[in-house]
Amino acid sequence: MHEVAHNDRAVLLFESGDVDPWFRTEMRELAATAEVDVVGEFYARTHRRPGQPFLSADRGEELYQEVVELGANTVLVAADLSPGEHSELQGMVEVRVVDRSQLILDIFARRAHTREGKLQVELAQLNYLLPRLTGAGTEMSRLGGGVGTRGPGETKLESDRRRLRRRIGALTAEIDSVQKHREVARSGRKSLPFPSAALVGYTSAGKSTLLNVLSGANVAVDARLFSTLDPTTRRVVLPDGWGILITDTVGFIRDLPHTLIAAFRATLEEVREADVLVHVVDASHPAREAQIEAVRTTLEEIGAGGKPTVMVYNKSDLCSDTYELRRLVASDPLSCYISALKGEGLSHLMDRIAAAVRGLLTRVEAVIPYSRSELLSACYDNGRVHQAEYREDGIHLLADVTASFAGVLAPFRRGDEGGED
Ligand SMILES: Nc1nc2c(ncn2[C@@H]2O[C@H](COP(=O)(O)OP(=O)(O)OP(=O)(O)O)[C@@H](O)[C@H]2O)c(=O)[nH]1
Ligand SMILES: [Mg+2]
Repeated sequence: MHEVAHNDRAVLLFESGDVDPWFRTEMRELAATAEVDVVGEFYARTHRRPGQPFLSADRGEELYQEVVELGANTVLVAADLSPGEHSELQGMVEVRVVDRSQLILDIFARRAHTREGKLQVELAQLNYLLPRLTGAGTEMSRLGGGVGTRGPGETKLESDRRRLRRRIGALTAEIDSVQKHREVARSGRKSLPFPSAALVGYTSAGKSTLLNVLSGANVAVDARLFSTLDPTTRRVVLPDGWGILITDTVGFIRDLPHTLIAAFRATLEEVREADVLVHVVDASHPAREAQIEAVRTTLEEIGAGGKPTVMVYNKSDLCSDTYELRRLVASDPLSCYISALKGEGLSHLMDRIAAAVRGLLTRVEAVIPYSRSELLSACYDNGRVHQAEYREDGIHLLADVTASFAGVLAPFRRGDEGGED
């Protein structure tokens, strides 16, 4: 379901006032990523209080004139609109109105490749659309792209809404069943003896580029926003020879509404379940600090705050001021600066990840019965085995493992006088 198409001609509506210029640049990038042809920009004072029109009648008329003159068929709004504001603006400009969240969803819809990804994006789109159908009268049934065939009148609206609710119910059920399968796969991974890491960061920070250079993976890299939607996991070997699973995830963006965040359950679960986060930052970006803040806020919102986090200042090749980079990393022992593109600074990064991981391991001594030798294989594959002796009563193991895997080994442990549990 696409709100915008590549031949769409849009006027971009910016709220005037004290806005970070970078926010506007980003909105233009989002429009370009959605392949919308932006034919004009319009700046207007807006009101976000109930009882006040979003746009004054005069300015609304001017915007309408601009739309007509430029032959635009869409007004793209660089903000999120309430259902009321949406229909009000729609009535003024008489072309389709698409707000920032709808635009982002549209990009997601283009990028989703897995079945689950597609289902989730469609669900988010319908959830976004449903209240915007309500009470919007005839305009919306003309404009509800993909919701049903066109046609005016309340009856149409009613049936649209009913159809939408049915589809939302069906999608939710389907997603639940897909998720159950994935949970089974993940619970297998949960009992791994070694911590896992997730790459997180603002969209276009270079997460996929980094995973590729670290693991030889082949994740698509793109200068446009939101290249990655579906998580990819790869095994990466740390300097001391042990392996770690690293997952590339969807990029974050500021002011992402909760309904959209919820659409990325697959990615977000990977992030929530990860033991360590690797927060990739585009160090060369003028809005670097705002981007870091937006990522931290999103991490808090999805319940993944407070994990050990390696801060990676990427794109050092684009930064002329290395003093500034050194200052950034000097304050945080778990940080480093790199160029994923040039492959520079990667050994520092690996050392930081290894340090973060080390803090999560527990030393375990256990005697594993031969009937459970898969536990030893698991330790060899991903954990740190210091000793494994095959004796009569079983395999005598000394290893460093995660707390959850120590739980798996608990029945076989011995020599815990040290007081660890
Ligand atoms: N100059 C430079 N460009 C980089 C570096 N790392 C990544 N890039 C570029 O930045 C753009 C985005 O890279 P991606 O790896 O797709 O970024 P991402 O964080 O995975 O982005 P999303 O999947 O959209 O969230 C691409 O054009 C990369 O070539 C770097 O170290 N230096
Ligand atoms: Mg990516």
